[in-house]
Amino acid sequence: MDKNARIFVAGHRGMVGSALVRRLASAGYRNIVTRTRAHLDLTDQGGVNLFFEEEQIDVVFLAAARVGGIYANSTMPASFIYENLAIETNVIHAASRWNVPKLIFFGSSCIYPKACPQPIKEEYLLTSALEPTNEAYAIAKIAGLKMCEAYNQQYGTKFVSLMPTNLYGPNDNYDLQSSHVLPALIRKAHEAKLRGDGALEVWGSGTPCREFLHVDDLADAATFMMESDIAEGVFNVGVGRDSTIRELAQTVCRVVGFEGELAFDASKPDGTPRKLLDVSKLERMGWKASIILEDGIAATYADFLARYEGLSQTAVAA
Ligand code: GFB
Repeated sequence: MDKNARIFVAGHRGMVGSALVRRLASAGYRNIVTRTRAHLDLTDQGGVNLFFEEEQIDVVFLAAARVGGIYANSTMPASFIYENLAIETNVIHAASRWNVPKLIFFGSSCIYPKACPQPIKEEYLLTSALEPTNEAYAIAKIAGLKMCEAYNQQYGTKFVSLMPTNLYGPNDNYDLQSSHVLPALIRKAHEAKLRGDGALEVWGSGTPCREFLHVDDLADAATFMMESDIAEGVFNVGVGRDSTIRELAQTVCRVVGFEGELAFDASKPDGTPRKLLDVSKLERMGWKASIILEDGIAATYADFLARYEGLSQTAVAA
């Protein structure tokens, strides 16, 4: 692919977008276009349309989204459905209108039904009811991938959807109310170690299973997709194996060096019991994840430590 292609990374300050910028820059792409929210509000239809009219974009990575863990999803469903639908309709429509040759949309493994056979194949989409704790977010992400399919069908666009499993890595959100489980446990284990606590609080029963993909692997898969000839479709992106939340907490404690017990808080929701992705479709095309979970957690803990002072201030200010 032309290294001078104008590549718009929507959401470049987030965990996924910042990983994409790093990956694209290291591959030699010289024209990465970014906008902060202050300069381009993606929920503003007029502003997004003008941006695409003026910028002559060749590729869009639609990594801008309202995301969060189980608590944020279940307590702010309106924000999750509205902001994600607005961003998707504005960006996908304007990209089609201004003839962007390629767009890669990022969804989530929570688009699949709660009671899915495991591992989850792409074709299980819309076969039964969704997990209630993140239904609003999942509906918005399903709408995004269906928009890509509809625009491909009607206008001949080349819009592809990637469905990553639970992500983690540098630049994650460590706010304990809105974060996902892995960054939450890193922070809680670190602070429990500093305080000399005897136990680490873990939400739910510890029995749900989750699959974790390092965000640098996702950025690699997305770059692979951009450089391929694939013009349409939905592709799961994961590692093909999962662990229980109890096992995850034990791994985090080992990496962080917290030696106390685990204390499960049954008043918090478990969410879906399991959502292991079948990743064979992407593997058959030649892409496979490479970052081992414990190594990825160790690197993420190093990133957390480097940012911890700033995080503490944010938490205090919030
Ligand atoms: O990562 P998480 O918030 O989201 O929670 P989901 C995963 C599991 O970890 C749940 C448990 O069973 C939680 O109860 N858990 C244990 C914790 N301790 C904690 C903790 O301290 N914080 C958090 N957050 N969880 C989200 C969806 O679902 O996953 C989104 O709500 C999205 O829509 C995302 O799909 C990938 O995996 O349950």
